[in-house]
Amino acid sequence: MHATSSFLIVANRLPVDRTIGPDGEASWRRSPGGLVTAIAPVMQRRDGAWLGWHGAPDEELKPFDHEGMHLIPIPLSSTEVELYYEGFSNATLWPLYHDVVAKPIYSRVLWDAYRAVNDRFARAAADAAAPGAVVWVQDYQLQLVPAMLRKLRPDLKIGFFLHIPFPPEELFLQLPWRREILEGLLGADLVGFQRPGGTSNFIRLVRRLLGQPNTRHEIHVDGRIVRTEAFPISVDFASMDQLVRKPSVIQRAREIRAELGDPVHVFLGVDRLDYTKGIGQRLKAFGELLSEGSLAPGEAVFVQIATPSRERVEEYRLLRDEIELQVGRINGEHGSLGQPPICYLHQSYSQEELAALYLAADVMVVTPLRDGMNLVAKEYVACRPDLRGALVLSEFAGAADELRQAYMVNPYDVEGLKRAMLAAARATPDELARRMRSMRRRVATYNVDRWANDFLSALEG
Ligand code: ADQ
Repeated sequence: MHATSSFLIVANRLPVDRTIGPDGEASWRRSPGGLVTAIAPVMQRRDGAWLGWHGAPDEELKPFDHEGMHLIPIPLSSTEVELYYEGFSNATLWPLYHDVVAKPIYSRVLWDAYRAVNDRFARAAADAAAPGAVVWVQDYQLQLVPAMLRKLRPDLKIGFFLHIPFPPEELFLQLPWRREILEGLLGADLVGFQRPGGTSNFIRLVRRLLGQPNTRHEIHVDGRIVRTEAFPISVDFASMDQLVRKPSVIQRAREIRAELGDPVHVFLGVDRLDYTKGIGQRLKAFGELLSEGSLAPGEAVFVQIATPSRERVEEYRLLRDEIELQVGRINGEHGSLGQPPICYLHQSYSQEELAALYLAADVMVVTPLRDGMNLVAKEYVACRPDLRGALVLSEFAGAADELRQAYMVNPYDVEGLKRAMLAAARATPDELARRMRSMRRRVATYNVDRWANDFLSALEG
């Protein structure tokens, strides 16, 4: 396929997963998540295409169509998966951009692979884009693509959005390839971040390292203007709100509480098993509340859903061991037969089951040490049309800018976290409704459609 798409999404992964049916036949299924939901209609309206890796190493696939989306698979070898994806993306950039909560690996071999894969994505995008097309590049795995693509196709309108935090100067300066990353991003016409803080970190770094003249939202580069702004991502509020009103989901939420032994307080955590999410901190706080007798086993249950994630990266294997040890200790000390105070599940769930869990939980505990946005917090709010349920939220999540009525915490402060969890559990229905109503108003208005439209109008306006 050559030069026919007037709208392109370029992302590390295609928005589909391959599933193998009982007959052994492979088929594609649209990946869950708001990003695809928000972008699919735009793609259908504009004859769009999506470029990304299809998830299987060492396999080349021809472009194909799925549910009205034209998909262009980009191949990766198993060595590239190891060096570009698990390596530079997830062992260098991910920890560096999340406050260095784990130690980033700086290796020239990883960097070379990152550059080579970014180059492949840029070339494929250059081939697929019609004259003057709009190209929207997604996230930290592809920060070099904007400049590489502009060099090949100066006629394109290029946007870039970073889903994770953009770090402050003191941290970013560690990166041996800091100039190359900034120059890569400056190939775009619009660089979007989750929070205004990301925008100002970016502007400051561009001034310091490249000396480009700038204002608060504009940078002058080679006679062009690069704009930068915050676009907080969100969820598909209406469809979640609808899903959670279905009688089957309401019934399932009741069952979940019954299966947990009908405790007074159900606490819930839902995260990818990632060291940035502060899972250990919240379990520690819960364990101490039990030890001190502020909560009694049987009276309170903590359900922690931890989705398997990046299991081939060393730090993630260590984290899994740590969390499972911690869960075992707390359950061993405070549990009784058939009644462990922590219900820990290392599994993936359907949208319906997640919605039922959100509806069943009295206190949603979201305590990342650093997070670009955190969609789980917004999903919880979207799933509480009953106006019950409390949200405990880390001030280090992007969502904290918008969900001001949450019980805000510093996840490093165990005492503060314990106080907030107790206050949330003991709040009156009126208090809960007041907070939830205001958070729901925000997420209903700033939903994921609004996010995509705001970004694209800023890019094309
Ligand atoms: P993530 O770090 O993956 O995203 P988050 O925003 O919370 O974090 O999104 C996780 C998604 O996975 C949610 O939609 C949640 O419902 C789903 N999920 C979690 N556990 C699941 C399970 N067991 N089964 C099924 N689904 C599960 C990155 C950034 C974030 C940013 C998003 C979007 O790190 O800060 O908000 O991208 O930009």
